[in-house]
Amino acid sequence: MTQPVRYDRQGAIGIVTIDSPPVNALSQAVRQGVIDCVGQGYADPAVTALVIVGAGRTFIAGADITEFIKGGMADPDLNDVNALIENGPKPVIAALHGTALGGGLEVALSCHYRVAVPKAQVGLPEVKLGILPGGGGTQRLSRLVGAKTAIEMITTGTFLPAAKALALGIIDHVGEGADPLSVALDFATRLPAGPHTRTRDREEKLAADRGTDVFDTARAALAKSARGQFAPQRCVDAVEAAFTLPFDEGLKRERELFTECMAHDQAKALIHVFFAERAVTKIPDLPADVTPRKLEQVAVLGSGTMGGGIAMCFANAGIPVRLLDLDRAALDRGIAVIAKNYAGTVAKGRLSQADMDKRLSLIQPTTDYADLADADLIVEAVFEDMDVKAKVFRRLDEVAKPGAILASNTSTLDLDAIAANTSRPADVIGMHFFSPANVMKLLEVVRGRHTAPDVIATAMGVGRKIGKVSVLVGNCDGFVGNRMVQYYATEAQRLVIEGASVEQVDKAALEFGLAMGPFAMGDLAGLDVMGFIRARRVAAGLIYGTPLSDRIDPSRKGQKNGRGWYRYEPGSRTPLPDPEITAVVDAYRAERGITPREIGNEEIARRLIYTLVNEGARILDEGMAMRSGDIDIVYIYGYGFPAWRGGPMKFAELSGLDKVLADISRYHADAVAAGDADGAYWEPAPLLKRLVAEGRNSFG
Ligand code: 3H9
Repeated sequence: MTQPVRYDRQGAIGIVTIDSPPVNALSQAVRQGVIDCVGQGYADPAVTALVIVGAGRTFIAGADITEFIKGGMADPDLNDVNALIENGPKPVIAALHGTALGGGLEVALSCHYRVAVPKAQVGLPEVKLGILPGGGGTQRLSRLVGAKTAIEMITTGTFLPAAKALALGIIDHVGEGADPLSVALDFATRLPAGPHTRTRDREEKLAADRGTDVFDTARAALAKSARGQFAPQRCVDAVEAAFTLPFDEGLKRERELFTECMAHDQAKALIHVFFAERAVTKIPDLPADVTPRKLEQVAVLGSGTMGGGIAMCFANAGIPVRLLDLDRAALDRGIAVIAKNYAGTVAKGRLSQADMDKRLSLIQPTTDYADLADADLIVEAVFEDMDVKAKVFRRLDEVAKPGAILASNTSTLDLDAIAANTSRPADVIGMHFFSPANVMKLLEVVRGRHTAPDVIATAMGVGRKIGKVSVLVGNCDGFVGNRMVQYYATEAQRLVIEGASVEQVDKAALEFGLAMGPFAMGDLAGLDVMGFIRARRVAAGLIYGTPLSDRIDPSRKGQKNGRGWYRYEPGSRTPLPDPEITAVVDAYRAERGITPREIGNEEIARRLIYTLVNEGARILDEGMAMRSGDIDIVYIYGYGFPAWRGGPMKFAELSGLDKVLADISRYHADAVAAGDADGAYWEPAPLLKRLVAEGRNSFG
């Protein structure tokens, strides 16, 4: 086996190369290898300076995250690696390319100099894993950039391009080209005469921020922007330690805080999300040699909110897209909305006018099906009605070229039934975007019974190309996300009937960390659209009941007409309590003889989330999702579920599957005892029962 770290020499420069694909993470073997090779360089009398460089696509991308889940890091400790570098007898230069992240940047900060190629990026993204830099990053970065920038970088985990890092003083030199070793070797010829300053000894930035309110200000801001999250506040504590404690004490404090974060459920949740997000790309039953189809021209059918947003996704990725609507006026309106959306982004300074023009020019409006004949992929985004979709797919079958992929953006309907309207069901797939399609990161890719492997591979690849997180799901009513959400929405109503208010339910969901409560979400999605879907499901015997939705005035469409579960002032999106809704609730309670009771926010959140867990377990059992982590990713990227809770399935594991099952069983018994058929979905999922019976606490 080749060594993950090797030492060699060019002239008087010793070169320590980390070669541990894919990202040179600091595994135990790499840490030991760096110690050994740096030691070799120090001992080599012909060497005057050392360079540490990464082989392959990147410098070190951080600690080896797989070690965190295997139960901790064996010796040597990263702080020992860093101390050896920083306190050694010869100057050490970090040669950066790719991404120098987390522990990787911490190694670089311990070097006496940092040089980079222009495309390199640096960052301390530990907070995204629910932890903080534990290899001296909070102490050394603070000494280079001061408190404000250190806090900003460490609490957001943002990656900085080399030029910005140079301007901030994190790196010392940006060379030309793509080869970090050449940049470092050239820099080494111009090394100033020693002594070479150790980062730990840099005091100037510390003095400026000592005794200021920068830390309290940051804590107050994070209490809002990172509400409920554990690590960001600890990051501030660790940075503050750099200003209040001597270096070695600061390191110790940082490690204590790191250990506290590591033991927290939020770290377990976020580390799960890191791997789950990468696992969704892996489809075990696809042949390894499957070649995706060519994709140069796309078409989107339907120029409403969804179709327009989808067209923008392709244009944003530089892919030409024809936007078809048979109704000229609707098409013009759709294009105007797209232009308005882009103009808004330009106004916010996030897009240049030239880029806006370029993107708009990539969207070619048409009212003629014949114009779709050259499309490699056609995404249908018409009204969520089987008859309408059937008609569209029959027409697409006539005009699409052989080999074109026919995708439906259906959010609930049977994909096989849609495909049956064509002579080429192998080319039909679901591509379910989430609204607003140009913003939400999730793409549910739905495989039908006949969908060809290369069509699946192409759809998953397209998702990546347009910046989505694509999750492959099976064909069932509502697929993964919307199948689960229907019970969540019903439970929200049952909670209101029992005694909570609409506002309280939404508040409890927000407190849990969801981006939006269930009622506000309904108003955003459109109660009319949801009512249409519900009617079909009720007719098909697919859902249990939606006690309040069936009683509120059907003219209430949600935000779009200012009347939904809330009322909205004209032009405002602020939800206001609506007495009409309260009256509907009161009438329902009176009719059923229900005396409202106080319900705590914690119970509300638990019941909402456990509906997701129970249905998620059924979905997993049926094979409609490949992994429980896939369900978590659907909820995090499609439904605003807080990543730091890990997604609904991970949340259940962290809560203890036995406890979750006990609660679900109790809710079920309560519903049965009350004769409340609407709560029939509380029947515990067989998978959950099996796992608990086997004493297991994991879906995976
Ligand atoms: C830390 O450093 C703590 C220290 O402060 C303190 C210690 C005491 N470890 O994302 P990709 C794998 S915490 C292990 O698809 P990209 C990844 O799972 C760490 N594995 O590629 C995937 O495997 P597979 C702080 C890792 O080009 C493969 O590499 N650092 C690690 O889109 C390719 O990854 C971070 O948080 C790792 N550190 O993006 C950085 N990183 O092929 C985390 C990646 O089997 N990493 N893998 O699915 C990233 O942000 C991105 O992976 C990176 C590349 C930008 C590097």
